[in-house]
Formats: sequence, C-alpha cells, structure tokens
Amino acid sequence: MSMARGKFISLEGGEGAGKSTLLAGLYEHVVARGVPLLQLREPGGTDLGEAIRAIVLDPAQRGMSAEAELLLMFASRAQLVRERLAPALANGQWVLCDRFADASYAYQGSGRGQPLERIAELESWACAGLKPDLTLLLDLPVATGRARAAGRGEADRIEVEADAFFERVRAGYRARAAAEPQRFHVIDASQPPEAVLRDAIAALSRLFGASA
Ligand code: Z5A
Repeated sequence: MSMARGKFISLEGGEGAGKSTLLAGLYEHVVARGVPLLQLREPGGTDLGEAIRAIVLDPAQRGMSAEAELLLMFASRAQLVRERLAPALANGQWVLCDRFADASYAYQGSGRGQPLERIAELESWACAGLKPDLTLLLDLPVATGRARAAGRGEADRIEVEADAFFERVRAGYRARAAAEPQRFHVIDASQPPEAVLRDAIAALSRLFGASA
C-alpha cells in the first residue's frame, strides 16, 4: 500500500502578526493528534536557506536590488522544496511552514512592485508545482503589528521599510486570499493569542479527515 502524502500548511502575515506565537501552539496541537510534523521557515530551513536569510535580512545589504531580493527568496525556496519539504510530504509527514511563496507575491510583488506574472513563473519553476494545502493568513493593521514588533532590538533590512510598504504587503496578501478562498483561511490576528490559535485549529480540522 502506498503511503499517503502529508499535508502542507503555511503561515503568512505582516510583521508582528503573531506567526511564531501561533506556530508553537499549532505544533503542539498537531503532534498531540499523533501526526508526524516538520516545522520549517522561509527564508531558511536548510543550510543554504539560512545563509541566504542572513544576507537578505542584513541591514548592511541596503543596496540590494528588488530583483536580487526576489531571486534570493526563490533560491532559498528551491532548496527547501528539494531538500526537505517534498521528501517530508512524500514520507507522509505534515509540514508547518512559517511563510512560503505567497510571501514573495506580497513583499516582492505588491511591496516592491516586481511583476506578479514573473513571480508566478519563478514559483512554477522553483516549487515544482508544490502548493500549500492550507494557508493561514494572520491579518492585522500595520500599526498594531509594528508596535508589537518594536523593541525587539535592531530592525532587519526589510523591517526598516516605511508603513506604506507594509500597507501594500497587507493589501497583496488580502488580494491573494480573496483570489484563492479554498486554500486561504484569514484569521483576525488582533484577537488574543488563544483566540487566534482556536481559529487556526478550527481551520485545520478539515485536513485531518481519516488520517488522524
Ligand atoms: N520575506 C520576503 O520578503 N519574501 C519572502 O518570500 C519571504 C520572506 C519568505 C523574515 O520573515 C522577513 O522575510 C519578513 C518577510 C520577508 N520581513 N519582514 N518584515 P519572518 O517571518 O522571519 O519575520 P517577521 O515577519 O519579521 O516575523 P515577526 O515580526 O517575527 O512576526 P511574527 O512571528 O508574526 O510574530 P511573533 O514573534 O509571534 O509576535 C510578535 C510579538 O507580538 C511578540 O512579542 C508576541 O508575544 C506578540 N504577540 C503575538 N501574538 C499576539 C496576539 N495575538 N496578541 C498580542 N500580542 C501578540
């Protein structure tokens, strides 16, 4: 009998939306149901991806072009898909990923103005057709997210962008969610953490089916 492919869940949202906080609660919930689960992040998740992450977030790289930034995000993603994500799913493991390709549409596309059709070409090439089964979008007013993220020490190269950039990112995410309502589940991230986790667990319930 062939092994059932694992489920792929991605988490998206703007700065300070609460992805890391939610990931911890979701991880516990899924593992408690006896499901083998791998947690990954983007950019990163492999040795190469983590090295790329250090470069793209380094405030010293302030001269990085939008094109280079986009290609670096997809270089990290191409490696993650081949080295970890696709093999895990093929082995029946579930994957919880802190950001995936939607982040490139929102940040590099809507935020930086890179053409969305070019991003779609990169996605089909770099991700080899792999798409999340479910994407949880933590939606939050920009000012609230930035206030939460403030005081974490030195801002990285992307965090120093103006509010207008993050407003475009938020609008980009919302447009993607509206275009693919069957894949996206939008969560009001201004709620307390327990309510955000409860909403996320409710959205996940449709993935469990007979497998857990
Ligand atoms: N990026 C990109 O441009 N293109 C791409 O393709 C990809 C990424 C993949 C790194 O991402 C950067 O890379 C990111 C996008 C870009 N740049 N920015 N900006 P990241 O995901 O690693 O980093 P981040 O977006 O900066 O995440 P974050 O700011 O660390 O936020 P978070 O993980 O969503 O939030 P958190 O750490 O869980 O919570 C932040 C604070 O709020 C913390 O003090 C919590 O205790 C608090 N919190 C959390 N939830 C709540 C609720 N519900 N109520 C009140 N307070 C809360």
